[in-house]
Amino acid sequence: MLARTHKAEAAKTATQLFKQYDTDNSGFIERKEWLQIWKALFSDGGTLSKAHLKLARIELERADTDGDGRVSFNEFIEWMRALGMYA
Ligand SMILES: [Ca+2]
Repeated sequence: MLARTHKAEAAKTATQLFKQYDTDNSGFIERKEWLQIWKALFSDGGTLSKAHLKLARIELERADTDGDGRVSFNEFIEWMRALGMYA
């Protein structure tokens, strides 16, 4: 039961995160929005370092499994799962 609750909570968090980052509500996290995530995580509101920019690009490629250049909700979930952030 506990595990199930935890999973539901994780799904809720992932949904909230996705909505938060999909700022234009397109249902996809576009490259521009994706970079905003990395800025929020690593730059303290400024610009990203080259290393973090590279990391953001690598992770986008990893998350974007169908290669259309943007991250769908399912791709986002799979990406979080691969990182161990989503059970
Ligand atoms: Ca995609």
